[in-house]
Order: sequence, then C-alpha cells, then structure tokens
Amino acid sequence: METTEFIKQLEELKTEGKTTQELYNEISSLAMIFGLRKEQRPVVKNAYYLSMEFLIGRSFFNNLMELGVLDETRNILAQKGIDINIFEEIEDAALGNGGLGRLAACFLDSAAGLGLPLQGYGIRYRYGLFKQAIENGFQVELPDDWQRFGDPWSIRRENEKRTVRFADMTVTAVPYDMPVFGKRINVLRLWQAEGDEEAQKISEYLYPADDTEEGKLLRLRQEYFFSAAAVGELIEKHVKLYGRKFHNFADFNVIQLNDTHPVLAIAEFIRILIADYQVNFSDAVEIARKTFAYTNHTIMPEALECWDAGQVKKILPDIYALLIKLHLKQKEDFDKLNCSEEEASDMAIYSSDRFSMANLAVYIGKTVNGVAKLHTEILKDSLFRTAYRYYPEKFQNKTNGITQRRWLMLCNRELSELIDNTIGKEWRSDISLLCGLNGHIPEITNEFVRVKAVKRKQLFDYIKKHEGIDIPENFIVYSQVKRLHEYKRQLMTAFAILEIYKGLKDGTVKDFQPSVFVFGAKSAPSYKRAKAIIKFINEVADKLNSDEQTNKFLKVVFVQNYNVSYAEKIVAGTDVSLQVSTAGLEASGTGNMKFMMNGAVTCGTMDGANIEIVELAGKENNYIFGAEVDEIEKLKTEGYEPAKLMQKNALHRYAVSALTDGTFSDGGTGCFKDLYDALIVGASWHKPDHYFVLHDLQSYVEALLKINTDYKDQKSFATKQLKNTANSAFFSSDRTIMEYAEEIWNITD
Ligand code: 26Q
Repeated sequence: METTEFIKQLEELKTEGKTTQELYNEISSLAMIFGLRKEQRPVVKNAYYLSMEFLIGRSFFNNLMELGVLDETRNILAQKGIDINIFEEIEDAALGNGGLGRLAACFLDSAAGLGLPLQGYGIRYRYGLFKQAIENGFQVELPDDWQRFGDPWSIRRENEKRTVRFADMTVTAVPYDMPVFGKRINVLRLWQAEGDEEAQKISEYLYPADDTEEGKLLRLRQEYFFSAAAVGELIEKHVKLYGRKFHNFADFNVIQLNDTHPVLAIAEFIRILIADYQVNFSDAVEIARKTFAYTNHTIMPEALECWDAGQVKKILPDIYALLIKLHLKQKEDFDKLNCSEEEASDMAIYSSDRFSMANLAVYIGKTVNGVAKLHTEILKDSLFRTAYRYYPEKFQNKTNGITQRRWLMLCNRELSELIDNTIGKEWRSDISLLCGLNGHIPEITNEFVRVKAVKRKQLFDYIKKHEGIDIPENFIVYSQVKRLHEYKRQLMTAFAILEIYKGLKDGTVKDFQPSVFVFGAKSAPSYKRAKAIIKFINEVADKLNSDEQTNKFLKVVFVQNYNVSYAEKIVAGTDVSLQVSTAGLEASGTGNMKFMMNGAVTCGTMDGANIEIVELAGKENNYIFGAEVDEIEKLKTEGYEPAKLMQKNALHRYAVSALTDGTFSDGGTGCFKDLYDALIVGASWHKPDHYFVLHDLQSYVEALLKINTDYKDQKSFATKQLKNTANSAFFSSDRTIMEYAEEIWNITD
C-alpha cells in the first residue's frame, strides 16, 4: 500500500453512525497494513531488550506520525467533520510504572528511527498500571482495562506460542507483536500467559511498585515466565539458522537486561544449553558472558531484587540447581582472585539463603551500566565497588535519553514549527542539528513566548476539563510530575508552597508573578507515607485555591491519573521543571530531559542527569540549589538535626507544623502525624528527615522566588528557556541508543 493508497482508503472510509471506538479500530488497522508494507532488510545481529515494563502510552498519534500520515489523517477527518482529538479518549497502554518503563519505550522508538535492529521482549499485562482517582484528597486505585477499545496495534502470533514450565504448573506463552515503525520496523513482542486460571494470573497485572516489595511468588513467576519464553525462542531460532552450535551465538544476539527483573534469563539460558544441547557448564557460562549486558536503574538497596532460595527451589528446581552451580563457580573464581571473605560476600550470587539478581547480573554481564554520569560513579564507588575493583572493564555509563519524536515533535508541534522556521527542518532527522538554534535566540524570543503561551493555554484547558480547576492565562507554570517517592521530595515542594503562601499573606513576599504549581504522581498502593503526601498536597491545594486573598497569585493543582498522555500536555506547557530529589538518589530522571527539550528551566538539585543538563544548558540558565552529594554524606556522618532547623526558622515551623496543628485534616487516619514524626522524630529505622527536606527547604524557596522575579524580564527569561531547548540534543534517546549500539551491542543499521 502506498501513501496515496492509504489516503484514498481513508477518504473512502464511511464514518457516519460509527463510534469513536469503531473509527479508532478501522483507521488503526488501515495504518497497520500501510505500515507493514515495506520489505525488511535482513540483519546479521539483533539486540534484544528484556524488560518487565514498556510504558508505551498512546500508539495512535505516534504511529501515524512515524508513518508520515498524521497531518493528512487529521485533515481528511476534519473534512468529514471529525476532530482527530476524539481519539484521546482511547486508553494509554500503561504497561509500566514510570521511568524505567518509559525509557524502554523511548529506546524502541529511537532504534527503529535509526534503523537499528533492536527488538523488545516483555509481558502483555491484562491490566496496566492502575488508574488513579483522587477522592477526598486520597488516592484511589482503579483497574486499567487498557484493551477496552481493542488492541489494533498488536498481532497475536498463534503459531509461535511456547510452553513455560514451573514445578507446579505449565503455562502457555502466546506472543503478541507490536510493530515499532521507523526507518526499520522492529518488534515489541509481549507474552501473554494462557492455560488454567492459575496460569492466566501470571500476566494479569503489572506490579504497581517502583521499588522492591520482598519476594512475592507471583512476581518471581512473572520474571521467569517472560525471560524463559524469550530466551527459549532465541535459542531455537539460532539452532534453526546455524545448527546446534553456540560458539557463535553472541555474534548474532545480544541481550540487554533492563534492571534485575529479567536476570533469571541468564540462568535459563545456561540451563537450556546444558540440558537440551549438551553444552558443558563452563562453555555455557562463557557464551552467556558474551551475550548478556546489564543496566542498573537504582541504588536504593531495598530495590535490588533477591529471591528466597527455598522459593526458587520449590517452583523452579532446575534453575535453583543451576544458580547453586554458578555460586560454586563464583566461589572458585573468588579464591583464584584472592578475594577477602567480605569482598566475596559483597559480590555473592548466593548468601543468607537468598539469590541476588544484581550480583548474578554483574558476575555474568559483559557490561554493567548506570544511567547518568553521577549514577555510574556511585555504582563504581559504592553499590558495586567490590565488583568494580575486580572487573573494572565491565563498567560503563549510558546517560539516559528521551525520544524527541513523541516528546517534542508530537507533543509540541508549535515549538517544532518555530524550530523549522529558524534552522530548517533537517533537525527532525538529525537531532544534533538542534544546537543551531543557539545562533538565533535573540531573534525568536518573542515567537517563543507566544508558543509557550499557546501550550500553556492548551494545558490549562485540559486541566479545566479533567480537574475542574480554572487557571488564568498569565500564570507561570511550575511542575513536578513523577512517581511519588519520599526521595523525590514532593513534600518539600508542598512546604515551599506553604512558605510562599504565608509570605503572600503577611506581605513579606511582594510583586509575586501569579503562579500555579502542577503536581502529578501515583503512589504504590502499599506505600503509606507516599499516600499521605498525596493527601497533604491535595489539602494544601484546596486551602490555597479557595483563599480569595491569595488565589489570584497562587494556585496548586494535583492532576488525577498522571500518565504518558497527561505528560505530553504538561511538559509542553510548563515554564519551570521541578527536579528536587535528595542528591545521590535519583539515578537519572528522564522527565527532566522532556521539560528541558520543551524549553522549561530546571529548578533542581545536583542529582542524576540534572548535573548534565546544567552542564550543557548553563548553570546561569537554570536554578540549582540544595546540598550536593558530598555535603549529604558529610551530614550523615557528622550529624543532622532537622528539629533545630525547624526551631530556628519561623517559616519552616509554620510549614511543618501545618501537618499536625489542625490546619489540615488527614481524615482521621493519623497519616500526617506519621509524616511529621518521620521528619522530626525518625521512623521506620530511619533517622529523622532521612531525605534532608528541612536542610534544602530554605534554598529551595529562595530559588523559586528568584525564578519568579527573573520571569518578569520576559526576554531574558525566554532566552534561558530557549538555551535549554537549543542544548537538549544530547538528551535524545537517539544518542543514547547509538552509544549502546556501538559500545555494548555492536550492531549497525
Ligand atoms: C521490583 C520488585 C517488585 C516489584 C516492583 C519492582 C520494581 C519495579 C519498577 C523496581 C523498580 C522499578 C522501576 C524503577 C525505575 O523506574 N527507575 C528509574 O529509572 C529511570 C530510567 O533509568 C531513571 O531515570 C530514574 O532515575 C529511576 O528512578
């Protein structure tokens, strides 16, 4: 089917009397046929991205754009009296929790865009990440029935289903392929578990935590299920093409493990080579060593998965036996290397009756990479310092990126056109050209201010529609959107807002440019303190939004059900990106990059990729505050007393006391008192204020107010914003993927 044929069919499409859902399915199916028409060039070597999560978002608009027919489709539908935006009713595919899952989706997009053969393997969850509603200020979770409108972008491959065996059950893994359109068409293959009721449960839902909850049996089954299906299939394909020899397996295949979640793939791979193809153990290990590579996404010790050996033995006895063999081999290696006992235990695959997935990945992985410069340094200095001492050559950095196709061209057509008009359209196929904007900033600040106003207005309309809150057009937009976690310090932002509010009321904050703070965040359903913070922000929002004395200057919005589609609106309409994690704890962040690319300044700490953002866009064009990693380390060893900071500072006292003095109600749950205690007394084995909220609060408020003042000089502020866009090419996942392709995978287009 040629483009003209697609257009013709679309023009002939009967639309009268059809529902949005029917139109969605028909147009998507047409686009699938059109998209899949091209012959694929055969490739020598494929890379495979194994990930428990792919946070894809909506495919409709993105795929039509990638196929080069979005504008035509919009026009043809308009001629038929249909606004293409009606398809915004269609569900997001939320098969991920947050950063790690969205990164996987951006990587697939970039690889296809660059023509690189990267295929994804994951799970086709029946329900994605829960939908969030806010009731009475509290988060409520609802099931995410993402296939409600059908799933026209997937193809069920009945003939390629496989069997995955557990000691107590046998499960059929049925692949669903989602094409990823670009210069190449790659495939995201998601496995669905079928069989009896117990079997089906395996792919029923995504674990809604963005860190580890200890040892859930179903989680173990999920991890093994998709890893085994993927690895089994790759080995079979290899045998079909090259016969039963594997010395050359790694010449044709490389497998990237997205965090520890698919690490059992290593054990399954070795198991199959030995059991089904009579490869000897040490050869199998050597082949695995050339095949697997591991990415770490977090240094939080509680998020490094360990499996209870007894549990593994019960449902995966062969994998258990193999892990023990690997452990014994590892011990021999360590003896040869003369490791101390402590060092050996640091790196052990098996200890205290548990298997460490991270240590297995580091032991076998040909490379181990962090996701931002600082993060990789922390891996080398602390988390994996012993392994780094013995295997320094494995360690690499791959700073994360985001796809400019979804996160600029699709979500911000207006800014993209301004860029076209300024430097030509070539940046659309070679993002490195974006830096050309640097030479034209003074000429385009007025246009940029106009574009921002348009995007801001679109965001405000969307917020009005979904949250029922009015925001006047002249408000500056400060946004903090990300999973809710104590280390990300949304609570610190709430305190900062309260302090500004107090200042407005008593007249100490003057000439304040009207501002709105936009929050979006889901909390893991079991994470009590994160849920308390959501309630607190909603209480603050209610109070401030209804205060007639201040609400002409200051508003707060907590958007419900923050997801990829909401993010597309928010990143385009925001002026100030809030990235305020405790230094050392956010591995990279990728929201920060989306905002930067769309011309928001960053108000943040020296953490994760923020460091690289300000390195490239200039510290003078962003607002950095708070303790850096060294200082945090010093506070930890030399002592830190948040209660004293509170005593000394009346504003801090006002903000923190608001938790318990009756200003706000936690609905009688006691959850605000728990937040207060965690800050001032210490709770859950942590010292008081484990995340140094009070330490950084004052400098945070100062930064926010400085931004507010600077904003008044429209031209100079727009210049800062444009400097961010102009220098954001480095954060394209095209760059990241090229680095993986060249430095880890050795694949080409
Ligand atoms: C593990 C066990 C049981 C249940 C859930 C999990 C689990 C699920 C998701 C553990 C971790 C995650 C996700 C982690 C994540 O999203 N990390 C983020 O990765 C981004 C991409 O590299 C970084 O930008 C962020 O800094 C990092 O927090």
